[in-house]
Amino acid sequence: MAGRTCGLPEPGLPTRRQRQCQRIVVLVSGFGRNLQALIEHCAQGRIEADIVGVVSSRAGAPALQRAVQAGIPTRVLEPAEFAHRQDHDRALLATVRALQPDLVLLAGYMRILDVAFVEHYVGRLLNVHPSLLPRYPGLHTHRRVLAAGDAVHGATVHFVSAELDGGPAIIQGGVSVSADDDEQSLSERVMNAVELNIYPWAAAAFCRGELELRAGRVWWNGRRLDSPLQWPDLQQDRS
Ligand code: NHR
Repeated sequence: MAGRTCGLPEPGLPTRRQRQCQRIVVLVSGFGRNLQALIEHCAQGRIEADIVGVVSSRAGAPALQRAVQAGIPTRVLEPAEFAHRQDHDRALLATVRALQPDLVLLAGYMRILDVAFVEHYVGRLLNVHPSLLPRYPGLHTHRRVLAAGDAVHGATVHFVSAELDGGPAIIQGGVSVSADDDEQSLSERVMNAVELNIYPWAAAAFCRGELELRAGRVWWNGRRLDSPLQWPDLQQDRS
């Protein structure tokens, strides 16, 4: 199937690589730019994984079309279709469990996950958040950064915990905020210069077994991180 590399026998590749291939499920709600980058990295073998399912909280999310294009099975679970929040949350966990992921990635997923979901996937659940955490957890980060007059902004990949955008940070990268930035220009620069680089990097590292959550701390290549890894240099003027 298009976009799959891990599941197929590839002459010349060591069998070890095929055995290590991981199963990824991506949760989306929106446009799917991070999903697209993950699809491409998997297709190129730069993330040693198959994306085995994409689950959306919105039926109209353009991210779903990107998944279909890549031959990835999709599911839609709209919170509004359920009488109670708990019913939705149970259905979501059952849906993702059925896909048997080694790694679950939130990519613009807009629905807060309940404790049962987070606990089930603790250490195997990542998010990319558009701010230099611990600054600006929550929504509308670009607007808040502009309102505060900050000189730098960025994005962070973190393990997800029950505390919203509060799980241990793995890697982050910054961009300069310029005087003529608006929400649109700033969000695009953060996406292009940082998110689309650090999320595939973190997914690849996880799939190679280099990244681990142990007792609430991030370990990378056998050393405990005291602070998140920094994506190279302040990137300027890139959009
Ligand atoms: N769930 C848990 N338990 N922990 C996190 O750290 C999570 C999470 C679910 C999503 C992504 C996060 C982001 O990167 C994320 C992190 C949605 C909201 C939110 O307020 C907040 C943070 C994030 C995503 N959602 C509203 C809700 O009631 C709905 C908002 C809307 O639909 O527009 O779920 O930004």
